[in-house]
Amino acid sequence: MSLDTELSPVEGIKTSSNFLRGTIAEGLKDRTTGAFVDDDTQLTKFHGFYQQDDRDLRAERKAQKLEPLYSFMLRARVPGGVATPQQWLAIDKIAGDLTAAGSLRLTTRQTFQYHGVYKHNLKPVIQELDKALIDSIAACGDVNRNIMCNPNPVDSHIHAEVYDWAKKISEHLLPNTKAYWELWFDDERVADNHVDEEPIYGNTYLPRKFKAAVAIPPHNDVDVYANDMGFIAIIEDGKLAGFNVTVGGGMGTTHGDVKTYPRAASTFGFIRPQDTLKVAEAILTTQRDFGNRKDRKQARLKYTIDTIGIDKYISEVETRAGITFEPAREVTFTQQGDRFGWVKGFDGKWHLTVFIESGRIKDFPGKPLRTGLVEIAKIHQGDFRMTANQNLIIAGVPDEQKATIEGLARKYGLLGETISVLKENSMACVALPTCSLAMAEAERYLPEFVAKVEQLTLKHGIEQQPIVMRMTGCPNGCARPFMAEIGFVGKADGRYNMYLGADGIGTRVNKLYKENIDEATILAELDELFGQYSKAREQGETFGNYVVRAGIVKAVHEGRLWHE
Ligand code: SRM
Ligand code: SF4
Repeated sequence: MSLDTELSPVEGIKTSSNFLRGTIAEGLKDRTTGAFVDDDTQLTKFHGFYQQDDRDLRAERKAQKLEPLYSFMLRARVPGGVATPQQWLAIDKIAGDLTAAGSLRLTTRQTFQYHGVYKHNLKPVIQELDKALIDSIAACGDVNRNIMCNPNPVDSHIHAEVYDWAKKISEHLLPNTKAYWELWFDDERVADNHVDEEPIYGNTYLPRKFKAAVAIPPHNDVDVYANDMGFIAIIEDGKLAGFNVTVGGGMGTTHGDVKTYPRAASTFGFIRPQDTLKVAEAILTTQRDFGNRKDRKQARLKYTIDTIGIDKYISEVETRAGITFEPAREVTFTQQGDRFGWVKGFDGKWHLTVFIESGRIKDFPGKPLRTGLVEIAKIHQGDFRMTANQNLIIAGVPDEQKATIEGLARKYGLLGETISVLKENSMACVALPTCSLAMAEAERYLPEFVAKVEQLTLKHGIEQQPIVMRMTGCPNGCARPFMAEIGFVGKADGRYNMYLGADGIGTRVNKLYKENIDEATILAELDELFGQYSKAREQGETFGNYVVRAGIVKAVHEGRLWHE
């Protein structure tokens, strides 16, 4: 692609980056600053890390005439969120030895992040991860990101087969550049005659980030409709018949910009398993070629599909993949949340889902979660599965180990506390102090906020209702707040927009209910709404469906009509 002055500046940076190298190598050697030059901060994302500074310390550092305390958030690529106990031990050791935060953060996309990685520790972190067979390529950047897959191998013996497809899609859509190996492993892995080329991406990669998920109904814990590309497993006669393919989901919006909106993905149709990779590639390359490269706020696939039209998008995919979509199969989802506690799987093994508040794993006073998980990893014979709701499954436990694992989980505070149903179904994004885009608190505020909302659910006798409630510090939507029955999106310190009316199974986005309100107003609103719901709800009706039926908000069936 030529360097067009109308293109967004990031396009120029990608084009001239020599397949994502830029001057990262030089920046790594420069010890006079903890930062990289601006252009390189766009490129490091493709290698899995973001430059940040501790926002709590900004003013103090400035007063001391010091540069901000730069460090990096590094995100790993873990398709479907599965890690072996050996990998877990390595992941944990890195958190302890090489990060200032000393914590692990499970993300809303089934992987983990380190916060507080100083520049000189980037290479050691990536190299140590590699020893555990984990990488951070394409964990961020304008490429296909970490792919999600329903993590619970409880119900279906074809779970492993579906999970394999998630891994294959992830591998197939990985960037091909050897820059990652060259930069972080000192060329050791790069053959002398290697010539970089990107057969799928081209040298400008995608117009914007791209996200994919694989769901196994009836569980929609991966929020498949929030993804650019989704594969919903269709199981017929106990076999994987194929996938319903969904395209064009996305959450990010900008306050006040009516051209931006969250969008639940559209269903294109059904495909056979053998067509999966062709179709995935065709969906991605259509976005590569038709996506908006001038305005990054309009560059996600959801806008491409609404700009060129669904029919045109479908026909491009069919032509590129050489397939014809069959009519979509009937699909029923029943929940977005995780199932907690022990469940016995089809194979007779036990799986323990533990609640991890906002995905933060550290040794809290009186609750040493990190240590607990290390003790479990030392003896665990199955694996760990990170969920898309920031929780963790200790999966594949044989009968004879169940009591020991449970004992350890209780000893270290992973089990034992009474967690309300509301809390189990809540999520918050990271927000302050590390996220540079946060306008309000989320992870640090959610616990005290949930405690107050719990009181209201008790007051109105709806405490057993699994209401999906999510909070983010800004409208980028990292905890998928627009897929929540009650969503709070930060506007300013202590002030949030409140959204209502998603359906509780993740197939419909919600709608703005009140703008820029503080805690007292939010609680008063919820008190009133919960009161109405407890009296007027129908059998089995979710809170989100009730507020729509009662006319409190309009149902949003198409993202582009979100503002109407
Ligand atoms: Fe996100 C940017 C954290 C899932 C939409 N997201 C960021 C950054 C990197 C801020 C930045 O650009 O400087 C945040 C880093 C915070 C920190 O300190 O760690 C950040 N996003 C996260 C995580 C860690 C939130 C969490 O609490 O778990 C999630 C990591 C997922 C992963 O493992 O890959 C995370 N982000 C999401 C999701 C949810 C999802 O993908 O299912 C979304 C909404 C879905 C979507 O993409 O449409 C999301 N993040 C964004 C956006 C808005 C994109 C857009 O289309 O407008 C940004 C900002 C941007 O890209 O410009 C963003
Ligand atoms: Fe940061 Fe906003 Fe994402 Fe929260 S939603 S992590 S505040 S970018």
